[in-house]
Amino acid sequence: MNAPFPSPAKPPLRLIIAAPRGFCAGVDRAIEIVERAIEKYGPPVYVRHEIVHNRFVVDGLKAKGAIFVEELDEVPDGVPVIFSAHGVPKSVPAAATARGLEWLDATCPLVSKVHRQAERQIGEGRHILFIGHAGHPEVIGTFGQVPEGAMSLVETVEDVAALDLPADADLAYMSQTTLSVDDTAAIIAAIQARYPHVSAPKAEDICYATSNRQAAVKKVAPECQLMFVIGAPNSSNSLRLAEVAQRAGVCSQLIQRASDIDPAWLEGVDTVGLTAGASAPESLVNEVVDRLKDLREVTSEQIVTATETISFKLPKQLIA
Ligand code: 2E7
Ligand code: F3S
Repeated sequence: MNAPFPSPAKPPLRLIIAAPRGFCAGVDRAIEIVERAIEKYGPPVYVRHEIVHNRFVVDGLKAKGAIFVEELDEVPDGVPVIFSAHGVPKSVPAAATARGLEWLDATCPLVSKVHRQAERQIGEGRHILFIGHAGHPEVIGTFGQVPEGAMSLVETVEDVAALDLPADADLAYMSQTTLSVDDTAAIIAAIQARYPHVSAPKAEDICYATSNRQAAVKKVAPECQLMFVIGAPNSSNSLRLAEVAQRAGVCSQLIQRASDIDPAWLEGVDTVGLTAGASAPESLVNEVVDRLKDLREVTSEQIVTATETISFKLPKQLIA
């Protein structure tokens, strides 16, 4: 019998995995709320909007008995409904209560904090300049905390220049939690230059998870020629990670899972970075590492730029 052909040696690849990456405390809490609600009430439990922006998380919860819908009127009477981690306008829980639905709020507590601050600023008579991305559910939810017209959306520095508010208007600025730290700083600087008396939030609205994951990418990116960001195309924080890498001068690819990797991307590449957005499970990170190991002789290391210990309490209905 002929000896089998020796398999050609795989070229080496250095893999640098960023930390922190992946699930944040708000995502852990939101997923646990759905799981515990299914245990408590029995399936099905309805969830308004993807609990977090990741189809693998959503599919896993569907398999356990969750049903995902976009609007409350898709939820039948008599079943519990959960609001996603991104938050909802006040009208949504109000409508659920009016229908006698049992509801649970998986809004990240850091988003709820922004909601309360928005109400406070409006209560004190200020108009809010809200820095965020139009159409994102978090932005829709936060705008829905205050009367119509009480808040203006600012997406760019150019939007600040185009604002049609008098120089002495009583203003406060606030932001979405998952923005680019650098872009937001530039927008805030533009707001402060135009309205020097503008009221600032007591603490930064961009959350700890968003800023930690961006800082980790900034540390890893200069070492690599290609950076993979695991996350969904509708995940704001994941998109920002891909942008941060790109701006640090490294080509970045937002991928949903290992099979999205085109081996041609690795041609001529000897160092790859890897991170994951706040809604991407660690199982997908492991899947990507395994795929890279199939393609190349991988030596991996982790760069840790912060340690996260934060966790959030569950809603009182779910605490035994
Ligand atoms: C809620 C909030 O689900 P995500 O991808 O959401 P984003 O807002 O980044 O599109 O990530 C988790 C998460 C982040 N922020 C959930 Cl307000
Ligand atoms: Fe909350 Fe930030 Fe995660 S706002 S859901 S801790 S990305």
